[in-house]
Amino acid sequence: MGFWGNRLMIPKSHPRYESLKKRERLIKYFRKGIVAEAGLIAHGRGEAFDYLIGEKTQPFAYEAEKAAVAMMKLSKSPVISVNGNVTALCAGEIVELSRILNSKVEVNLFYRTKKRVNLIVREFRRYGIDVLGKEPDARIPGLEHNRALVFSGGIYSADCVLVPLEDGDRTKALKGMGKKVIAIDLNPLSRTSQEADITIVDELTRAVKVMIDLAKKIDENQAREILKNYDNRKIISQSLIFIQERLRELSLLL
Ligand code: PTJ
Repeated sequence: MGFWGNRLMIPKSHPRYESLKKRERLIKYFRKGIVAEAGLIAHGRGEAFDYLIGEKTQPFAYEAEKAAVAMMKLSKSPVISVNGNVTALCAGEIVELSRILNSKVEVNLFYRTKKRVNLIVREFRRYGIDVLGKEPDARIPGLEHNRALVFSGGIYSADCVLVPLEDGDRTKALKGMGKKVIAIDLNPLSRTSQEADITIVDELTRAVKVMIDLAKKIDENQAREILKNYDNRKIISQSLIFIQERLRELSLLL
């Protein structure tokens, strides 16, 4: 490994290449002003959980990804909520997914500043879409912080909201408004994971890629079948059992 200016050059052969590239990307977007300081901390937390699930899309995640695509396909007005980390890690893929699923994309920030919103809106424009971002005109009832700020034609009136890397309060508040909530969160124990209708315990960029593939294949009849058999409690429980068994197996190898 060497440096190019102040950038780390990571050889493709490095065993942690993908993970290091993601870190580099987050740092770059932090410097641009898109990722919040706490976004870097949140990413580290995610990495720790990703280790525990073996840094792969496990069957419980795949089932949830299928159900998520099914639910969005059957929704009338789905919205994908994006923050700084999501923009840094996979803005292009979010655009692709939103196009296939006919979903709007709305900026929703915990550490909301006009500057960050403008930068994120501009970043998505580079990928060819106008996202809802500037001048929200509605509030999610019961939420004190900035995540309450939404658009009447976006999250406020959506019937289904995809919330990657979320904090728990808003998921609960969105559910209180009668919406279906899909979470992507590597921590199966987070409040978001526990509150969501569909909990995808997978790394964001992997999850979105799988969802794009599935969204191209699943039709509405298949979507109804998938949702009929889906049980989110079972999926969360499978993720925890998986982590428990994996740690047990690894500890026996020592
Ligand atoms: O851009 P902002 O201002 O909206 O701020 C965004 C952060 C991420 C700082 C904010 O939403 C936050 O504080 O989130 P939390 O409460 O730290 O929750 C983030 C959750 O996402 C944690 O449970 C992490 O394990 C998980 N996570 C982090 N990185 C990933 C992830 N899950 C999936 N894929 C990831 N790459």
